[in-house]
Amino acid sequence: MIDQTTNKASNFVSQVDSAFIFIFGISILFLVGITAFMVYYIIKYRKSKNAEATHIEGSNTLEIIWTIIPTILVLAMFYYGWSGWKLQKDIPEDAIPIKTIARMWSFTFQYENGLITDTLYVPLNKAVNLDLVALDVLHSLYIPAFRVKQDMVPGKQANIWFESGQLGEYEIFCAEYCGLRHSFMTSAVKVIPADEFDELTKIDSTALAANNTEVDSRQAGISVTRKYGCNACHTADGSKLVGPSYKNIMGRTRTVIKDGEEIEMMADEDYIRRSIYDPNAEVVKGYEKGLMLSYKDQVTEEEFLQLLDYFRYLSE
Ligand code: HEC
Ligand SMILES: [Cu+2]
Repeated sequence: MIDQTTNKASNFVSQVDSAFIFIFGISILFLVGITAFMVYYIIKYRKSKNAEATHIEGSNTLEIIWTIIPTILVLAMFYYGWSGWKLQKDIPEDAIPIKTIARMWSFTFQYENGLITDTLYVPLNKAVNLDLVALDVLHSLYIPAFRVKQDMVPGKQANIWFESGQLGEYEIFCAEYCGLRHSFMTSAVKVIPADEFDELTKIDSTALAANNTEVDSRQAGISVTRKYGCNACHTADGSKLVGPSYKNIMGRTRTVIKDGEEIEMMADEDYIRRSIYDPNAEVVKGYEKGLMLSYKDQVTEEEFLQLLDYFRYLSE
């Protein structure tokens, strides 16, 4: 369920919208006004009424009027735009930091307690500060309902902040063409009550991990693939996407390209480990090198084992 934007969806909505309506209104006014004058003079000075061209002298008064009025209007547009921009750039000191990671082709969000999710959770009526990191190519985080958008450039620090005043779920898009599956690079932001958010971001990661081992290991593996956005490139049903499917790889012979040579390899635990932590050491034949980036320092040992269980299940 995606909620509609209202003025309360974020603290920027009314300002951005009024700047937009102001500029749009002035543009409409000029379009209609200039067109009306044009039509009027086309008729007034048509050939049958005015066979010989009328010579009209300039007018200082008119020149001054149509210099001063547009100058004031343009300055007003600038002021509106600038004050809204400045508000977006002034990040409140107490804003809750959330690390936002973009890679081809998914977003993940990491909270102060280490929890990682593929949906952005934010508390109601509290400022959050998204710390934006692009791992591979240009991306852009865009939340239309909140009127925020920020390019994400690898190696360059960028932030956006906002405060939402309305519970609900809103769309997130990547707004910078980033390759094959760019149009699938979507997510959602869920605005939840502040106490629920505190609860979510309070749990320490050991408790989370314990939680995960309770559920069946297959489910845990699925959660890991969701958490890190692996499914932007892989499927579990045998169909090929950007990378090979997870189905039927464990224990099978894989044809891979290693150091420019085609060799056969058995997909065992070590093979899967390299596939995740050093994916370009050997590349499955028929797929492109360099697309899958290493998950070193991201996927933990525990999560790796969960993935392994999941892949084993898919290869039974
Ligand atoms: C940007 C796309 C992309 C993402 C995201 C991605 N992969 Fe891959 N993956 C690939 C491609 C392409 C290959 C094949 C080339 C290679 O071996 O490096 C591959 C290969 C693999 C292989 C070896 C498969 C085989 O058939 O032998 C495994 C296992 C794997 N990925 C697991 C993962 C896991 C787990 C994640 C998430 C933590 C992930 N991948 C995220 C693109 C991706
Ligand atoms: Cu993108």
